Amino acid sequence: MHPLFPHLDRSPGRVAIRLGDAALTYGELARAARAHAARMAAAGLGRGARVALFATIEVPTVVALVGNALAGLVTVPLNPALGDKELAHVLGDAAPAAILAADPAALSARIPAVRGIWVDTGGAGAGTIETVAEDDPLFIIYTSGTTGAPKGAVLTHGNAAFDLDALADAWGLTADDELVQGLPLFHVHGLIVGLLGLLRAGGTVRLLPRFSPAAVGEAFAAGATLMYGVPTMYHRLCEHGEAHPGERAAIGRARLLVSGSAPLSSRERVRLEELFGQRVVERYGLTETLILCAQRHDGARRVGCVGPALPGVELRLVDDHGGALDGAEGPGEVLVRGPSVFSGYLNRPEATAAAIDADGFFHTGDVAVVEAGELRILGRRATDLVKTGGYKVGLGEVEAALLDHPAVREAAAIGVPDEDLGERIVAFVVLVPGRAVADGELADHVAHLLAPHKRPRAVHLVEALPRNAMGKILKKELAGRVRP
Ligand code: MLC
Ligand code: AMP
Repeated sequence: MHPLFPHLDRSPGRVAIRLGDAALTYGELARAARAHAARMAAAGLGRGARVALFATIEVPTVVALVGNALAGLVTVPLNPALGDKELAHVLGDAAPAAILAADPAALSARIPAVRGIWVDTGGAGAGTIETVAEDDPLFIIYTSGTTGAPKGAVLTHGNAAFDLDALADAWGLTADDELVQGLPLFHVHGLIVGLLGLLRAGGTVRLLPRFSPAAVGEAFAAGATLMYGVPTMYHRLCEHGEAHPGERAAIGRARLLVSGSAPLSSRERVRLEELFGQRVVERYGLTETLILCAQRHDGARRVGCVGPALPGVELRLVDDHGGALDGAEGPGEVLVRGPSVFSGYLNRPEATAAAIDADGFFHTGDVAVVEAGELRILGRRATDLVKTGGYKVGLGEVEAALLDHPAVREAAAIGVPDEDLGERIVAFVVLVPGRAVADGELADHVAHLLAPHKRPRAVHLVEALPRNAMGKILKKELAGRVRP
């Protein structure tokens, strides 16, 4: 029995994955994943080798994710829409021994070394299954920081197992649960909390190739019991429910709706309750720490709060000087220590040392208060990080990409409150004298270099950027120029 996926062998007849009209049982997944592991071993890739995987929402992707875990390979999940600059950075930093994709032909011009994924659900499923240790790396997930290019967070088998068990308990997951998720498979939320979480619990994951409120409604009508989503998805669900009253009942049948990755506004929480009779459960976490706090399915669900710390997770609030607010309720920066905290950033010992202090506490950068035993997140310490549609984006990355355009002399990016996305990226640009750009050209340039969600929603061309006496750009002044 595999320590991360006990149901692969225990429940061969149950459905593990639904995708469109296709269904893959645990037995089929086990055979295909083992065949994949054997094929990787035959190619000389074994325990500890890094394998990059274009995380398209397709059955072969799931087979490779599970097969890699069985083989002790370390998966580096890639956003399939990653732009050239970011892709080169990630592949250069992670230096994977192999790059896999469900549809290699579509990528071969861009990445000649890309290989296909072998899916054999009917074979004997023979193959060497490595014994993995808790502190063996499972994933390297790239995440934006306040400065520089994204860093690879190394997450272990033990990190994932601990967190998923704590969440299964908090949300009462059983093998009868069916999760509908339209989240991407290259971030913690969809990949670990969603996909791996349900597979570990023996349940079913209905993967939506693309999030849509109508598809969520259909999934609940067809028997799904759970949804995990970012606040933007719940906002869109509310908009859809308002416009299509006939579809509200299906969503009302859900056992549990869970929101995370960004703040869910109180307005949306109240709307969800009014429209669907659903009191959403919130949880809070980070790529580097996995999920730290969660409201329970059978506990209080205080609006605006994200629940108490999961059992085994130690939280500490500290003031601006790092002094512990012992017993006090904040506000302070959230520090965390526990079995779900990552082992560090790949190739970045200084960044790891800056993030994890001498007592082993990871500094989240989030500011919170404790309210009736639950954490309420008030905001972030850094102003140059935004969460847009649940994606974290470092504004410095966006500015650097804009500056890579030959017509751009100066650039500043800010996050602006947005009803749908939480925050949207807006850029201000000073052009090189004598140069002009077409409508949308600079936004597309950013999407081409980085990823579509890092593209500014608006680019304002200005004569000069406001700066203080030290030459620092006055971003607050820029924010004042944008209508919310
Ligand atoms: C966007 N578009 C633009 C544009 N900006 N077009 C031109 N110019 C611009 N400036 C296009 C998009 O490419 C898309 O086109 C369309 O507009 C709609 O874009 P969108 O508004 O971004 O919506 P959508 O693509 O539907 O995405 C919304 C979403 C997505 C919510 C589905 O943001 C999402 O999947 N978010 C989840 C992120 C996540 O998993 N975070 C977890 C991180 S882990 P087209 O052509 O494609 O329609 C973590 C830890 C934890 O945070 O706690 O969980
Ligand atoms: P990421 O680096 O993409 O994993 O994003 C982690 C960040 O998302 C955290 O530091 C928080 O700022 C934010 N976040 C995650 N969950 C929540 C939540 N439930 N409420 C508010 N912010 C959240």
